[in-house]
Amino acid sequence: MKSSGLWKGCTVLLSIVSIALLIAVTVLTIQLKELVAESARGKTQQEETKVVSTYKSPTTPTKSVFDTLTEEEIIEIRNFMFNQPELNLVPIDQATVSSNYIYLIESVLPSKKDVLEHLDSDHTLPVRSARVTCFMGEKTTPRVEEFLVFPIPKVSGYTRYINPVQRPGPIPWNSRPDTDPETNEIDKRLVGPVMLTLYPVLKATYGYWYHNCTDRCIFFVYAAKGLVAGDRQMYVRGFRAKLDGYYLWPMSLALLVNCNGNDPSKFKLTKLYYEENSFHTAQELLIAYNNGSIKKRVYGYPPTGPTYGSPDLRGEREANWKKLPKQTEPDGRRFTVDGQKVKYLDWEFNFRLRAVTGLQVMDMRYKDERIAYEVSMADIIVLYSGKEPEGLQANLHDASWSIGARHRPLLRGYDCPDNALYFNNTFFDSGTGTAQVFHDALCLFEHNTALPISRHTSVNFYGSDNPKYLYKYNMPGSVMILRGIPTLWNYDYIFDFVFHPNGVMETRVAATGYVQPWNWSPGEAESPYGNFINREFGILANLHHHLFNFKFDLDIRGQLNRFETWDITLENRTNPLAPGKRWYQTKMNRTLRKTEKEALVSYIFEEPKYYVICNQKAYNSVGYPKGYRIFSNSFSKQLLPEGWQAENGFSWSRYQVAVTKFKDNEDTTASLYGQAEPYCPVRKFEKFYSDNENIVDRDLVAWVSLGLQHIPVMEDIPVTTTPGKQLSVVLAPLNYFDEDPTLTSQDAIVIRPED
Ligand SMILES: [Cu+2]
Repeated sequence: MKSSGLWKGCTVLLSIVSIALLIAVTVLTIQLKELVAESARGKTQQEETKVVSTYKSPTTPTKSVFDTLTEEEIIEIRNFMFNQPELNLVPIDQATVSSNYIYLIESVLPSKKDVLEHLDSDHTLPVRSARVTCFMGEKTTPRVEEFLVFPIPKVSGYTRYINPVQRPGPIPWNSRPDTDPETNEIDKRLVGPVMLTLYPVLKATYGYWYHNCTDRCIFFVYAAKGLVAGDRQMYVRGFRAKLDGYYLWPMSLALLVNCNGNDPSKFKLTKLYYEENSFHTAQELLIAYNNGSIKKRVYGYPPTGPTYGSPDLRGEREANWKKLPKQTEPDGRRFTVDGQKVKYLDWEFNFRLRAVTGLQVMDMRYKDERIAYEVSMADIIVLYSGKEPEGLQANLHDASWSIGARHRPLLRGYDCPDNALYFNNTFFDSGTGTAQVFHDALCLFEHNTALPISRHTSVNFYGSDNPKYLYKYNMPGSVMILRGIPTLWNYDYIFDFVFHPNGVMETRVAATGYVQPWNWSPGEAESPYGNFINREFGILANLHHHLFNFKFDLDIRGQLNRFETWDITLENRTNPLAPGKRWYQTKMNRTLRKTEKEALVSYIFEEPKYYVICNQKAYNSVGYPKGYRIFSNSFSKQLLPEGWQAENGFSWSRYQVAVTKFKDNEDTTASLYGQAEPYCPVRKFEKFYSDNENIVDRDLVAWVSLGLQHIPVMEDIPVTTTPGKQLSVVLAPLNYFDEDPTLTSQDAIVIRPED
């Protein structure tokens, strides 16, 4: 009996254990499936960017003067240009440095006058045209030429495109961005042979080399610059390949190549840089290395598997991990889209992506009145520091790599929320010589910020009995966001154009992506140029200054506006309640800025002020001119001496706010040619204001510069984070309305206690 009871007991126990194990296995299997599904989600969503059809208007979109070029139009323009025998253009894959080939095709807006006549006076749709930028290497004096091609579609003619803002004469050959026909020649004639000569040094120093390298390859990054005006030098910098975050694995190995002219046989090595030493030739380096006159450094291999540059999850995923919260739109979307035109509550605007400079909003209206003709991203610069030539001279002009064309597919549900609409980026790709489409490159969504636009609880201070409050008021903060994220080599810039319900529009940019480190002596303890992220490999994350320029072409109740600063100063006056006592306080003084030079404003901490664009002929009910205020808490002093060499290439950064008279030719501060020729730039902002025109009651454009000093630290590894790195400019109505315009919003709530 006893043994039978024991047996029964064991059976029951085993059964319980088996059931428990079965439950545990089932639960684990379900969790594992979820984890696998989650980890696969990234991949699935990547694929989605290719296969999911993007937004299409429910009907054929209305043609707009702001439409950018379609794939078919780009190809039509390209083929038209190929058919002009006098241009003798060849496809990029057949081109050499001494060929004529197309670099860029982008739409050009008609003059503002024509556009406004069309929009406001029902004139017919102005003729659309495009600018075609060609590298004319075949000429005896090679040059860059820009052509205006028209009409679109059904192209039938072209003329030379002359922009009087740009420096006179042809666009200098040395100022062009680098392209494959040139870099391939440099690789074949110089980089390859030099690296072959240096093979023993490279192998001994890095364990990485250039030829037949399989898993231990050096790859080179090219950037066209010059040492002085008119010069063209290619900076060629070595990195360890096939590593996540390869930006974080630079080598102290660079070539400077003189590539002036159009004859690659005359390209020559200016200098070779290796582990803090400069040489004229590879042979010179080899001799110095072999005779021991330079230090023989030996770096190990990066660890196998994920390195510090890898973004893969560290550690185990928590078993009880739960999904992120999501927003919902209970009654569906509150905006409509027709082509590139958006209507959202009281807002209406057109958006477009310009190849060189990126995001633009045109004809921006609030409550049926135009507030701005244009709000655009204008230029991006990053000024690096460092001991090495690359860090020292790396003043990067992102527009020279076409900011707009770098708007790649967004990751659905991550880069933009689930409720977003997506739009494609269609552009001419200089690398392949044809139209390229990046799906889902822009997104548009409404977003509840959870920060009320306004709220108040009115407390009953004049009665001791109930009710304790008189009313509660809340206007929720929900905004429309237009987002695009260009990836420019290492950095990703998240651009948001934000439309608040109270007539406030905001442009924001947040920096993320990889920081770009350079090298520093591995044995040294400290560096004035940043923080080590990898001492063993002598890799230093260098300090740098991000600078952004935005364009605000405000048209407040028409084009004729003026620019005032409302200066806040200190006064010391008698207190009427205590005669004989003095009292300090602030006061405001409206200062009319009459000319373009008076309208160059550098931010000074001791001189707080409002920046105001207003219309002196349109008043609100109190009698104040209707205006908009430009506000930013993201100003940053650009420290380089004014007019010093490369500083000429981004002279807009001298001023935090500059207001100039509108000119069609002064469409942006950036230039394709800024990187290669910053010293005597093709386009110089100084020219916008040097004629010092009268700006009182004129059509005005405000150029606003923001900046971010960045001293990278270990937490910038692997990918630098956005909190604290988002900059913004706010356009806010200023005496434009008679009261807060959201008082008409049905989103608001007023609660009064019942009697
Ligand atoms: Cu940075």
